[in-house]
Amino acid sequence: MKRFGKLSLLAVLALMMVVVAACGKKNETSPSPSASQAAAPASESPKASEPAPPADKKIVLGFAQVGAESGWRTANTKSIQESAAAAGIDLKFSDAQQKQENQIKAIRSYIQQKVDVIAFSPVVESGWDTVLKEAKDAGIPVILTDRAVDSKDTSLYRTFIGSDFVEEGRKAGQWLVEATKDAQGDVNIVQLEGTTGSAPANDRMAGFKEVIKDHPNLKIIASQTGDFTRAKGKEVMQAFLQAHKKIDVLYAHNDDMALGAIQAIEAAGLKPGVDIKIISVDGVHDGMQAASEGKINYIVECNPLLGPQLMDAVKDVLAGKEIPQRIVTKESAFTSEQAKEALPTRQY
Ligand code: GYE
Repeated sequence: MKRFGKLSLLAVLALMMVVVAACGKKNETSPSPSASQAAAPASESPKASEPAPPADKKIVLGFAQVGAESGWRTANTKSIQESAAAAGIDLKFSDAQQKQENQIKAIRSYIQQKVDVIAFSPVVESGWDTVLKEAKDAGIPVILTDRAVDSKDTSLYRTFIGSDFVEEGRKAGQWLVEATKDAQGDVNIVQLEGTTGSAPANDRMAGFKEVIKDHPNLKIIASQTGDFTRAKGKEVMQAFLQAHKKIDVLYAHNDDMALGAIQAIEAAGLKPGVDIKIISVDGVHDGMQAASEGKINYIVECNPLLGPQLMDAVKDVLAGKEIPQRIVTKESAFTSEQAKEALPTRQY
């Protein structure tokens, strides 16, 4: 009897321990910040400020996108979404509709949600120091993709993955210098600029000017923003055509604005690519199509498929690996003939 009594006491104690342990586990999992994390097993350490997530937890990436202004952007968004899924990364995605204030709000909400990494494509170059400092203070690493910021303090972000926009502008200028080398008299150029204050608009203009400045007959007679959209490109080109009798060349900072401008040129009874030579940047499907039809004479490629490189960088940063401060995308350029050849195998 005595022996039995001791045994049953042990059994009751053991049962109590199991129950207490189970309750403890339940409490640890309850404050779950996101749906995908709730499914993951509870973290061993309940401390709020630990940096890297445990290996068995999904990485949460907050991405603040510029908007959906162009074919380039659509391809870029698709690349980011697909490569996050392929890498098993939980992507929180927001679209800022080309407004910096919306992007800042999205970044602040990612900080509040304690995501593991924040990535974004800054709509304009200036005005990011405060929010980047907030992310840094919260211990959340930031990665820039596509567009740069002008912050002096480069410790505010881990890397910048994207194109060399100045080089793209130079390529556009070099093609024009070559194409007009036998021209008699002035060559009148109109420029459709990208979003005012954005890195690609600033740099594509700078690279282009740097090359044409040694050729005084190459004259930019008008330059205005078309905000990287087709509608604005068309509208501004219409105004250029009304204001200027002789336009020889259009330099558009992206394909979409060139495509809008082509509509305006055709509506004015002129032949795009012949009466007005057209140079643009990006190399998206519709731009390449127009180039293969001879309506765009030269396209400088800007690769939007940044997703895989971004996901690698996210993983490396969280694994504590050193990554370069600048990762430049590889790109080329296409004449009309080259565009015709490349079109069938393009991914975007
Ligand atoms: O060229 C344009 C888009 O930032 C490189 O943004 C990107 C630019 C791209 O709207 O089409």
